[in-house]
Amino acid sequence: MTEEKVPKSISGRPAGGNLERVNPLAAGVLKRNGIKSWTKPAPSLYPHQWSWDSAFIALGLAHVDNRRARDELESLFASQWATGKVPHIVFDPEAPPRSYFPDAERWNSSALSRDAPSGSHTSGLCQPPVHAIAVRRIWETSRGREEERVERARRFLSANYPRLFAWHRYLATARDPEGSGLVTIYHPWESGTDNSPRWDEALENVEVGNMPPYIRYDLQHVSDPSHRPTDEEYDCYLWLLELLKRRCYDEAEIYDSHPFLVKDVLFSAILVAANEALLEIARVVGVPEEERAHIEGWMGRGRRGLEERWDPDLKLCLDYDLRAQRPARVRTIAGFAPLIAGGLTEERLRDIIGTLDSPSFAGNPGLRRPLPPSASPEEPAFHPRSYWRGPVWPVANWLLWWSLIRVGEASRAAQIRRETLGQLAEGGFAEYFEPFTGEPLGSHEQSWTAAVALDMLAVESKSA
Ligand code: 2M8
Repeated sequence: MTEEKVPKSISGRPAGGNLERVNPLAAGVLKRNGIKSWTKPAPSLYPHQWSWDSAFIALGLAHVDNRRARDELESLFASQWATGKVPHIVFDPEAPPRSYFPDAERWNSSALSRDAPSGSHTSGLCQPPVHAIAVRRIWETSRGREEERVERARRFLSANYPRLFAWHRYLATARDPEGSGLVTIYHPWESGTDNSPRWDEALENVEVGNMPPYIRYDLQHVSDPSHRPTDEEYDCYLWLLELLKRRCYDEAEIYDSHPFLVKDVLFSAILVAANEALLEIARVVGVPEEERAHIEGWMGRGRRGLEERWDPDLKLCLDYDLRAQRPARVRTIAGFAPLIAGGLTEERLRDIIGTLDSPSFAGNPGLRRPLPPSASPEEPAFHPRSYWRGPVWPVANWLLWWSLIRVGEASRAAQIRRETLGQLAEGGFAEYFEPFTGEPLGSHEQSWTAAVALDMLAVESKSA
């Protein structure tokens, strides 16, 4: 049974003005993309369950259908690996054949790894840990409601706290054996910003070897192949996958031999923010002080690690290539990582907002709207139509909006909210947008775009 049909703001005020259209339309996208107990990221381009998409989807669903929000995360966590890893894709065995590649067969994770779940087929990678943030939103939207609903939410938190803790512990240990506070990724797909110029240099050092042939099905779902990663990039992606399979997805072996090992600052910052949420969940659940101190320790380490990766000239945070032992000196949206991690000094906050508002990002005079492109238009690698190489992503806007509120920058946050919702009212729930024209690109009914709209509409900028 649907618990709430009409979205209301957390503060009780209904979403208003010319944005009224956005709310039911966004809920409609999530309904149409819903399948069984979870939601496809897009109607045909992404026919399986994706990890961080599901977390954002649950965050949006929390405002319109709390039960579906809980189911979304429950079904994802049902495929958690024994190591604590939450896989980046959970495959739907009933998805149309030849609709997405690489498919479950190509990953072959359940045959290769004892750690993979037995009842489902998943990829062998993971994605940024937005999940605890979504679980906390489910709690926030239930608090103050009827007793039965509060109790249900409390039970949900208790049941999922251990899974979230295991997931964060996996990231803090297996993915950070150096104890740097920063998460190591094995593949650009783990970052979620797949073809971002962040990875160009590290990928140059990956020599693609012989591997079984493959056909890309993603290109049949977009109007123009230049909106998606190139074939050359796909060869690299598939080659890295082959190497992970040869290591049977074993963490220690991957760390020894894998050619792509990068400290991802955006992933790491999301982990800090997710640990902050986990700490609150731990309090609700009544977790012992000792374990809470552990989570606090991860947060502190994460923030210190990010501070070490701060580039004082670019005034951005940079990823670090462990193989080449050098930072990736390129200006992308990931550079705002410390803002997402929070706990900033006044000086660092000023630096970050300065960069955000500069011509390198949201202050670029050619932009359709003052929203930050995924890569700076001043970078040689910038491409306004190519996926994570320049287009504006509503989901990335959400991260900045939410983070600005958390650090007390309500009016700066309100501008991002207004412009993002304005863009969606104008162009629909596209996966990404051309920054200079506002043209919607990629998938046209992208679930996480609809989900972040629902959250932005429901949550007043003062109180995210
Ligand atoms: C994109 O990534 C997948 C691979 O994981 C793809 O291109 O096929 C990214 O935008 C990623 O962040 C997102 O989770 C996924 C589904 O929306 O699509």
